[in-house]
Amino acid sequence: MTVENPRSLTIIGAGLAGSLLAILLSRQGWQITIYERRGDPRIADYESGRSINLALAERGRNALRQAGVEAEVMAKTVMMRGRMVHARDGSQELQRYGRDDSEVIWSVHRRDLNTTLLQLAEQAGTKIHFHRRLHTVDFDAGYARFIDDRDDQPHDIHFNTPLIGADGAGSALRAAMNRKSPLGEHTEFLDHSYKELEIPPGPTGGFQIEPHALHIWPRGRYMCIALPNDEGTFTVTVFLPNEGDPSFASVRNGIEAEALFQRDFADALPLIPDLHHDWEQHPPGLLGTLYLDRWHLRGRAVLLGDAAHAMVPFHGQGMNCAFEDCVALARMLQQNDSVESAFAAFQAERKPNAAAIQQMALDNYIEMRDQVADPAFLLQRELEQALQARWPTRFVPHYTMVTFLHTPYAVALERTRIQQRILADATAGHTTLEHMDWAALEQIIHAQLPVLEGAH
Ligand code: FAD
Ligand code: E0Q
Repeated sequence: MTVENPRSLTIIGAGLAGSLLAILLSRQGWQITIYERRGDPRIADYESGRSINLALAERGRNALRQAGVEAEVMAKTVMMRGRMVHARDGSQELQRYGRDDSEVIWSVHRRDLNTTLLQLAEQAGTKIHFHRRLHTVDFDAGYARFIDDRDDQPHDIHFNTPLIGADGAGSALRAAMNRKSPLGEHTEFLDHSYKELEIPPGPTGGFQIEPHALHIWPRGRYMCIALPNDEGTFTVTVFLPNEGDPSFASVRNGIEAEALFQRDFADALPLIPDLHHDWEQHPPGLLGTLYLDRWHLRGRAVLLGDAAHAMVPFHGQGMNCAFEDCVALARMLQQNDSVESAFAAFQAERKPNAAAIQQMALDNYIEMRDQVADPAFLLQRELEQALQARWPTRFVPHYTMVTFLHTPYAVALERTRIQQRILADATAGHTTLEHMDWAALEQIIHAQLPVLEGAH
């Protein structure tokens, strides 16, 4: 492949990462062309089989800030202060995510976010081609075949730029790279899937449950969550095993779904009028973790976001991590003389961090569905807060490092493991914090947890 204009790049996928990366790179002077499978969401009816809204946290906000689009995005978000845990008896309790309203997360509508980013990418000079689904790539000849799914017609396009794969978990660029030279791809599917439902606005147009929270109905092996949308609705996501009882195999239709809700999510049932229809029409979405040995094909192609490291959604970090990838790749392209070394440096920096958040996202499913209602777990959370209050720059809760700070995910995972051991040891045999040995804890913490950058 000859690179005629080294300042040009082609991005596959105009989703969340593709459109944000286009803004960052266009503003850095790169000529960016994007090919997107779907139609323009600004005009077409937006078909999205996946989560309608997403939790945006500090990492994602920081990336939006770098791209100069933070204020525009934030204008359409809903603040979420914590988890509103719904017990079986219908009682609710807010578990705050942070210490105050400066430590919160934000619910953002996927379509609004994508549309805003696309608009700004175009304004920054990006050329976007819709209805172009990448099908195959001939890297040596410099040809890529795209399909227009409206008429199934192929479009062969000659390219002389490096390719960037922002085409999501089912990445076609990844498949093409893998055929050229194996990437060591391996996907581990979870034996649980998800389905999306909706709580509409109430009779007077307002939110029917507390808007400023991420609602969660933890039920042991499974759970429901709900995130607010700014128009007064909530998107409800049900996570269930694929097999067993209850599961997506045992709850086969609207009537059985209603029985499940009646038994396990009784307070939510009257709020979901389209339960029967939505249950039967929306197929369950698969969940899994994608591992690759390599993310790039020398200077010819690189993957980022879900295309490189799809993860389970239980930490609400997939988009946030994808946005952090975009900032890192833009920085590497600025700092390195060649695209090849930029891609290599990007992989070296991001791959260990992606692996860490993939692991933490898996761990958080157990915490979410099971432990948020467990007394031993709650005592550990209480101690965690007490330790943070005493030594705020050293003992930084796991959730804070991941969600409110820019601590590299790999560092957050390492510190979390140390902290979990401290919390488990200190609370073993206790039911309250009354007899904690604070002097001993101080010694352990100073020995094991150095001051963390950004913590306050
Ligand atoms: P995508 O957003 O999937 O974008 C890929 C784009 O590429 C799409 O526009 C697609 O049409 C296009 N495309 C695909 N194939 C081709 C092709 N062959 N040719 C051309 N274009 C193509 N993350 C969070 O941070 N917070 C959350 O709260 C959260 N909740 C989630 C809940 C659920 C149920 C799920 C499944 C995920 C959740 N995520 C969350 C994760 C988040 O959705 C993803 O990590 C994020 O969308 C990844 O962005 P991306 O740009 O890499 O991929
Ligand atoms: C968040 C915010 C889909 C999803 C998204 C999320 C979260 C959860 C549980 C889920 C994790 C948490 N969480 O509350 O600990 O913080 O984004 Cl299931």
